[in-house]
Amino acid sequence: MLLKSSFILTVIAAASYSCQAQSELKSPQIMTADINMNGIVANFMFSPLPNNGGAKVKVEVKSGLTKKFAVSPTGGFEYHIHVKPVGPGNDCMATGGHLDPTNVGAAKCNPAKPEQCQEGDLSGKHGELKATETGVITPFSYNDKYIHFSGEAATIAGRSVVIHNNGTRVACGNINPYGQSSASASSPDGASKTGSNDGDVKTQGSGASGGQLVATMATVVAGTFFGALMAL
Ligand SMILES: [Cu+2]
Repeated sequence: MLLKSSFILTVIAAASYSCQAQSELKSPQIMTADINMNGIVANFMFSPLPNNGGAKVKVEVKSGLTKKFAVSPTGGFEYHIHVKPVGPGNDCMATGGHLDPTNVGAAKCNPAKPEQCQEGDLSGKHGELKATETGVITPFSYNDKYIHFSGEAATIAGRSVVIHNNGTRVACGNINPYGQSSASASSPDGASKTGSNDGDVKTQGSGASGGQLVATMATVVAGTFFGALMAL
């Protein structure tokens, strides 16, 4: 009898903990994209602003964006949020087009009117990544009111950040919840299908997906289990 009531107490405790955990999942959380390929090492951190007011975006480039490498007339690198995750073997072409839930299309983005730009056109709204002699860019940040952490069409979750060199996709990385590493095993053959026109760039393996799916499944399984307990 005593054993039974203590079991019930344990179940109630577990169930209330689970309810709290589930409600926390609904609030926006910090997302990051870690990029490490073709000698380009960079991190993009998206922190939710209050009242669904967009994101603070912090950009850090630790290597690779050299003036020598930059072939665009502007000497800069474009970067965007693309709709799909990175494909197997660091395939940046698998990321699809820009995140564009309002169907702005490829029209040139006017930074003075960011509300009329594609949500994912970060360099259009905030300027290209300026190449440096060393390839390192001092960390900087800005606020973007038009970045979403929820909504099937508009959320940045499960998407990717792609860096371009005069249009060519040179590096990419998945956007994951902060603390959930995107750096996993490098591709077995070391191949990097970036469509790069620079044949001798150094390839460094980096993160793909996988973890996201496992975490989602774990959440679903845990939710179902505790949901059943709460129904007791
Ligand atoms: Cu892009």
